[in-house]
Amino acid sequence: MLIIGDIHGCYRELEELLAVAGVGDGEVVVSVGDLVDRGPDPGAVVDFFRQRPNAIALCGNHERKHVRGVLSYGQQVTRAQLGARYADDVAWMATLPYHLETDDVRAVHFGHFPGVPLAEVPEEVRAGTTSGEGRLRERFGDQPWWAHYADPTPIAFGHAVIGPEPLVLDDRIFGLDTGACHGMALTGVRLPERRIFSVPAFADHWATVKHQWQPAVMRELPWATMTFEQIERKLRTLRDPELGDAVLAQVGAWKAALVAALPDLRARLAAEVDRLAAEAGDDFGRAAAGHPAHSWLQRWHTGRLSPSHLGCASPRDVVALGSALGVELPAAPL
Ligand SMILES: [Mn+2]
Repeated sequence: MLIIGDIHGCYRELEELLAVAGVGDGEVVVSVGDLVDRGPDPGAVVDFFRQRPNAIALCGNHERKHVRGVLSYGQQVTRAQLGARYADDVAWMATLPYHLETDDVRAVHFGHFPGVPLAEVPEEVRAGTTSGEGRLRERFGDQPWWAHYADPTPIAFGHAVIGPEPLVLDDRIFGLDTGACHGMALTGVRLPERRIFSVPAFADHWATVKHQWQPAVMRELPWATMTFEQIERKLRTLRDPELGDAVLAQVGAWKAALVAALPDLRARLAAEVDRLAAEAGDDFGRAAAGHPAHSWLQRWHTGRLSPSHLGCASPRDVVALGSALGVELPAAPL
């Protein structure tokens, strides 16, 4: 059995490692989890573990993020990389076990409470989520959990980047995350033989992938329903000198055009309120009720509408107000 540390979409390194270790079809290949995110080819890595008969993938904190729909930038990149197959792959991730325990081997993505059967250790500790790491700190303070692991059964885990060389303690404790996606190495251990295999990464993949996929991720963000403040913040965090700013500039120009349309919309709204008030006199409410912009007209008439943003928090609101007043505005930036 070859147990492999965090692969993170580094398929070429996976192939290379299997070749270097001389893994045959009959040998079981185990991933400690984090198959995806940050690397160039998450689809090929997932395919390998989905299709190979003798393969076991454990659930890492990165799979767990996808399964729970908690997508930060790294997961948004993976969603774009996987495209149409994303939902199906995530459904598969939801079926992954959180540990492996046999008579002579233990494996887990990250955390363990030594002395407790792995099946009874909380899922988030085994997966190494932020809250799971918190529970490990509560229990062990600044010491790593493996400092308390006295059992003779070898245990392999990933998650914590050790450096380009794995952590090997007492020939029983194997920390296998050697930062494949960060240009270091991909490492596996053959158990119960306790033999380490490692191949250097071909490149610092995440440094490339995070720039390369940014336009695709940006295209999928819900710009129209984000607030103007959220858009401003997003544009700031995504600013990327290495990528150039073509896509960002498009979003920025679109947002600026919508904001610049507000004075005209305000003038039209005020004129419409004056016209209806002149026509309907005291019965303004009834006259406004049939108007496409009635909710804005009512609020303006009673002084409950901010003159600066006209009650529009998001681009979609501005576009809707424009449309209600006969002004066509671009609904999306990209
Ligand atoms: Mn990882």
